[in-house]
Amino acid sequence: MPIDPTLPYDDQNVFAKILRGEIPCNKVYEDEHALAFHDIAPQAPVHILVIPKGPWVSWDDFSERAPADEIAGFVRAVGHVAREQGLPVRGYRLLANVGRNGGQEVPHLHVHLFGGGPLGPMLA
Ligand code: DGP
Repeated sequence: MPIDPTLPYDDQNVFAKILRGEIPCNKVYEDEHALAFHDIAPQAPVHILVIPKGPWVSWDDFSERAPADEIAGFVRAVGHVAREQGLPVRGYRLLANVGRNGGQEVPHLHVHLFGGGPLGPMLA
């Protein structure tokens, strides 16, 4: 069920629980600003979610209100994970679903990283 983007951040969302270690994840990378882990229902040979550690729901909110070091750290983490997975040579896809029309289900900002083979026209 897509989220209501007008609601305040809900710290009981599943990614908040993963960040707090209350729910396990298959982690591929973590630093001060970001956590990356395998999607529970992969739609490509490589399907990783990269999330900022702060309580951000949407891309527009994050890009407008987060401190610059958090934004830079998150963007760098996405690129780092892509490189670490060996994806840049053959290419990959980044996607962020935002709000109801975007089909966002988990109300904690996340970027889907797809790769590992040719990708169809649309994923996630
Ligand atoms: P989105 O529609 O962009 O909000 O996608 C949310 C993604 O999160 C979806 O591809 C499935 C994934 N997901 C949901 N719950 C869990 C979980 O508990 N663990 C992991 N690893 N992924 C999850």
